[in-house]
Amino acid sequence: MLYPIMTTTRNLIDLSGVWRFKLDDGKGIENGYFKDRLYGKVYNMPVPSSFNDLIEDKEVREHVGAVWYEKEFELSKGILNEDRVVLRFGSVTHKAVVFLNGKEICRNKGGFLPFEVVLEKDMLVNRNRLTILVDNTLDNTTLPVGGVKELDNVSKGLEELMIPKVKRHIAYCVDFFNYSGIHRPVKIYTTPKEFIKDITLITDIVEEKGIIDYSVQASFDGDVFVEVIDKEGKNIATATGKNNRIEIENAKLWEPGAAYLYEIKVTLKDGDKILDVYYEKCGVRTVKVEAGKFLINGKPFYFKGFGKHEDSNSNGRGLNEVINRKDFSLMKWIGANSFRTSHYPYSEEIMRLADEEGIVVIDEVPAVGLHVNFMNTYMGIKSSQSTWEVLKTKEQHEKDIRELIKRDKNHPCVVMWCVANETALEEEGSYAYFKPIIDLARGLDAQKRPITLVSHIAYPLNTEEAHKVCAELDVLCFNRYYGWYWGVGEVELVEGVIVKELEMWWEHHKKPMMYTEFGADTVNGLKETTPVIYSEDYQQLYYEVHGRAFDKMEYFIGEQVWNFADFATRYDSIMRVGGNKKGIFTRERKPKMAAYTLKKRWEQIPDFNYKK
Ligand code: BDP
Repeated sequence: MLYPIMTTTRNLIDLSGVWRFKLDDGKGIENGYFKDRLYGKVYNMPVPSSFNDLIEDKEVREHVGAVWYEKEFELSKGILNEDRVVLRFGSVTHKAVVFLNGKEICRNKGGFLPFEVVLEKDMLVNRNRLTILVDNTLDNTTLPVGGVKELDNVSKGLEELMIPKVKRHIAYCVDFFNYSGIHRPVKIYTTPKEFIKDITLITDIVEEKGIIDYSVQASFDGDVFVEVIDKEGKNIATATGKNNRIEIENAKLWEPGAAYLYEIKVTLKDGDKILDVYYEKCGVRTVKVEAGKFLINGKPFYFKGFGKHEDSNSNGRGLNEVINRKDFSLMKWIGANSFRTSHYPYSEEIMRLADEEGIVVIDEVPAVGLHVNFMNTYMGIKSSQSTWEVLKTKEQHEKDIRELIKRDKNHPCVVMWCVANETALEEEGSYAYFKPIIDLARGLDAQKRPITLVSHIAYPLNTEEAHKVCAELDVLCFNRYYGWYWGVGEVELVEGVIVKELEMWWEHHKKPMMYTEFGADTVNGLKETTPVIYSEDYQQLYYEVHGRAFDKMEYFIGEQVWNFADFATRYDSIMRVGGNKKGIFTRERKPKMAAYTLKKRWEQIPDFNYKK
């Protein structure tokens, strides 16, 4: 899916700014809130942003269900004379129904990927009213999986001593706050009648030559003209046809930390007449898993970095380009080279920035919370229900995989797809669920990038069912909390356990392995001479011990720490004090002491050939 840009044949309008916003009272649709201007208790609300932290009212922050957004706009004659006028949402979390001038024009389910609709001319008037119904409810069919529960404080026999029963719905999804709203930009773009629909790039390196195999999809069977422009703006190669190969002598490669991007200019023509023009960035690089190594440009790469969240003060999960820039700067400062888009696809804007900055990305769909027995497993309790019978996420999962790969396929920064985080791998039914999901992703990616799935705690995973799924993956990614959820306070003792477990997986699968999460909650400023949990000293020790274990393993290809920064979590859990505090940086992006420990370690670890 092409990112909206402005060219000589395309126009672009950004509808970001202050919109009108109202909570739904459960009767919005029935009462036709979309038919007229929103009235009553209406707030001003910036788009893009999460609405939750922007009104000092618990009813707003923790609202579960629908909310309404509204914006009026007029289009200039220039725009109205264009053939196709398209309304495009970067993301709306989690469900959207879009009304134009009181009529529904599209709906979407899935909170982290773009969707669009053509605005037919006869729907447009001079002053147009765009109304969006946004619903943040999660259930067993959504990704993330989540739910709504009612607070019920009544305990039999002690009614008179109990806090009054509160009928409050609590939205829960896994360990991150269910931020919602119009999270990414809303844009209107135009195209000519006959237009470029899609571009797919596959790159290769043969001897010194950079190879770009392109294919262009267009609405019209005209002539396609392709030019490659280098960083200095020079046109260095051309080709014609919808599918072709371009060879670049002495190509400059896209490398982690040293990104080089060419620009591919695609022109769709009818004889001499130019119909449409589009520009796509292209990094020439290869990715391959071979003999227990993860190869980028043919060299064994070592991942150093983080699991992140799109999470910042006030913005919540709303696009924050300033924080994105700052985070990449901090990643470079600390010696990191990569991150995972835990636990959902991030904005198109951050992916484009990662391309520019040479930051390597593991791209994850929002398949998180697919484990109805997680806590039981954790506590060794046998469960009576089966995850794969209870959940009905297949349709959404396939939709998200399709849309993610369609959106991100050309990004050189994306080196691996992650199809789920911490799911019920060990339960019967996981293979039947995941085999088609993995096959779908493999089939869709023209670049044939490696595929992974992130697994949780070790011991229940050693089942035949889990091994069957792992056999389908290219890299085994582990979230492990030895010295925190297991052996809390005893991180000195875990080095041997980490090594032993990794050896077991290697014996079984002979696949490269990495940690995609490991961490310890840490209160910034809490210091202890004897490292105790929550102290900065414990977090430092935690990473020192893990580093020692990782360095013993030949086929261990990387370490991504949990988490880059402290982040907001659900508010009804005493497991968290003001959010998850496993950040190496605070939520305000100030370093904790462990940042210096990791900086020291990572500055000595090269991007390539660390594990020979
Ligand atoms: C893992 C989850 C992650 C949590 C983390 C934690 O993948 O989302 O935030 O644990 O508990 O299970 O900190």
